Amino acid sequence: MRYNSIPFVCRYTAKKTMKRIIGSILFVILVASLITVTFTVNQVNQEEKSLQTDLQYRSTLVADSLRESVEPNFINKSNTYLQNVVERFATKERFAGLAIYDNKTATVAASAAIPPNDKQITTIVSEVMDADKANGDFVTLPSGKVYIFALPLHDTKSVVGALMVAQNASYIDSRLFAIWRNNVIRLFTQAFLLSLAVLMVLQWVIYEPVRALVFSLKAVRNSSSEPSERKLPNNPFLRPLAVEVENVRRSLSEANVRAQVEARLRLEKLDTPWTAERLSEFVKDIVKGRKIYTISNREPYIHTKENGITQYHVPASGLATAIEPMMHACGGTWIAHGSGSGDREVVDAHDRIRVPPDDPKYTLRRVWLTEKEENGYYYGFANEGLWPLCHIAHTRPMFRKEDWEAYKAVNGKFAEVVLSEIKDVHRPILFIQDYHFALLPRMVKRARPDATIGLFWHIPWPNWESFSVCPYRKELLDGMLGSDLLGFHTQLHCNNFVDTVGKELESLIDWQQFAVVRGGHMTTVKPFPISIAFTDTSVAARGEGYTLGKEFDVMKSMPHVAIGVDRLDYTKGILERLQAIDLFLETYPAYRTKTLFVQIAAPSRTKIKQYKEFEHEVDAAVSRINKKYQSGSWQPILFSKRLHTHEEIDALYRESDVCLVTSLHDGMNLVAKEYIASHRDEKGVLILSQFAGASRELRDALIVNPYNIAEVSDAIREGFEMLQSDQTRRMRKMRSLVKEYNVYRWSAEFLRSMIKLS
Ligand code: ADQ
Repeated sequence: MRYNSIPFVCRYTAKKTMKRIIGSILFVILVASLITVTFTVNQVNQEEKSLQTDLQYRSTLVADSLRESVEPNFINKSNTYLQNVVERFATKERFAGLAIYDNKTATVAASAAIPPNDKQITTIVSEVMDADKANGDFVTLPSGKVYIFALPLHDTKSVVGALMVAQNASYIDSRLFAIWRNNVIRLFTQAFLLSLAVLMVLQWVIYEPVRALVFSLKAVRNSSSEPSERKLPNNPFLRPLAVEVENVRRSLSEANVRAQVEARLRLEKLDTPWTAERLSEFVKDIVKGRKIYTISNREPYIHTKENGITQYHVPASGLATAIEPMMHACGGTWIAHGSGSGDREVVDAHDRIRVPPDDPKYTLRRVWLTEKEENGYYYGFANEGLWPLCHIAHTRPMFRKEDWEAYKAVNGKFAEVVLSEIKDVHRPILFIQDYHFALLPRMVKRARPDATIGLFWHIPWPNWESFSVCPYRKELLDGMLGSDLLGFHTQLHCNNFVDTVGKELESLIDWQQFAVVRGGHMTTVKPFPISIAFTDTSVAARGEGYTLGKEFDVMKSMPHVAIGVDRLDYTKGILERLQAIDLFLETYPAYRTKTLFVQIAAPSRTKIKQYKEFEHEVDAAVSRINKKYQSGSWQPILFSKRLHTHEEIDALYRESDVCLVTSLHDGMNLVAKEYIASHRDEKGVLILSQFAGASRELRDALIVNPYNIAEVSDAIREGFEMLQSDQTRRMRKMRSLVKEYNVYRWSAEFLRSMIKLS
């Protein structure tokens, strides 16, 4: 019933609107008519007055000049002469006639056009003679309207007759009529043009733009996949409305996409669990013999040479943590910067090595960079420019020209290596990682359009205003749009990216598909929340039975243990966390001597000044707090600043009641997921920053604003005091979520999306 009434309501509203428009136009015309009539009346009156005055003046002149010749002949009774004068003048222009009367208003001489004994004329003549004063008036004769002017004739003593001049006055009416006619024609023309103008303005300024807005909303509502051809209004009058509708439209689009993703996830839920074996099978099945290449800056295994001994280690990197399982599952080649001091020694003639070194599963192809290249491209442009630019964590991004040149050159160098690796490979699949290679997709795509290219951006994408400070933004965006699939952790990052492209580059944006078309090439933008290698057996197999070193013995004797695991990076909110710990111990003194905060921190990007300073600040804060609360042999913070193995970290997670993730901004944050995965006992509490991508999924964590020190401090207490049952309820939910959407599934989804597009 409600549905059926909608078209009626629309028609009714349209009818009503049309009536209002017509009413408005009529009102405008009415006002214009009133103005025109008032002006015309005024003009006609003035013109009439002026024409009459002119006629009266001319009549007086003629009568006065005639009197001089008529008066003597009138007294001498020279009637024939008078008749001649009358007839001669009567033929002149505009003269309707002349007549001379005696003092009894009897005609002495008259031109032919003057009707004899006309009452109107004789009345005027007689009044003139009685008053002995010239006068005139308008009368209507059978020949038309005339002006009668009479003046008295005298002998030496008195009035003896009168001279009458009749002038044609019908031209005055014609002139006045012409004024009226012209003004009425002007009025109608104006009214017509005005109505036309109003209709055109309504059409162009209101109707068409509003139709475009309605159309765009309708397209989203109907889930149309076609990009809107209609341009949204740009006129200042409708701009605020257009912006608002655009926002609504985008929200609807996003909601649609989210709904589709959720529906897909619901359907695929049956498909879980994903494991390395399953991913391997899936890859073989879906890839159908095509070769897969991963490209990243950080290599998964770093060989170092110390005291003549070459060893390798796994770097502390979220990216390596996530991609490694996929490479294990699908084989292929991983191309990365060979940064270790022992890297060159272990590669073959083609700079390749099979890894993991103990149980080879795939090929690692190392790319060599000079120190200058590494300084400019990695430390300079990527980590002093793009990293703070995308994280918005109050560290100013630095964009140096020479860093940018190095960034371009290194992207070019990687492009050469990639192209040489895929030289004889048909339709290769390239999975490029992160913000170090924004230019690489375009470089490779240009040379090898048959390659399917996916780029995953592991860090956040800021809003357009923040990103727009980058002087090389257009080149970066264009480079990224060389990929077929572009992945971010969250929908918000996708939205920010597409919005940025819309404002920076000539391109067509398909909000429905979340894709950007530029130069005929389409890049699909999608969220792929990254995860960890969590399966029923994986974590157990890794960390179970691992014995922690002496360094951590103290953990066992503490009733309350909280842990933080981070690269030493200013975006991770470590200083804010330390402030919260300080406040916690201050506010809740009962916890002193019974609580231990373990902070695991891998030194990172130590060549960069901000990172060095940050490390010193963290050192200083830890010392200060430890000193402030030290009691006997007890210190509240155990700070372990070095690289740890995954097994060691897993064991540390398990020993901790609370895990603190207080990033100021983070793409995802794998530590949060690792902590959950390690707690097979379903105990433990995760305190998670609302600014980490993980907070979108892990709703059962204690979500905090890391800038709100008091809130974090209270969350620590809440974590320590949380009932076991509550911990289990939350942990169970989060564990099943992370297990369900683990990194195998993440890889599978990304690969599947890439292959669908190729
Ligand atoms: P990262 O900023 O490196 O990753 P994160 O996701 O927290 O951040 O991963 C860090 C990894 O390093 C974890 O696996 C952790 O266990 C490990 N790690 C931390 N400290 C360590 C130490 N001392 N020794 C050894 N290992 C240590 C970027 C983005 C993230 C995103 C990932 C993956 O910044 O937001 O989650 O990529 O996309």
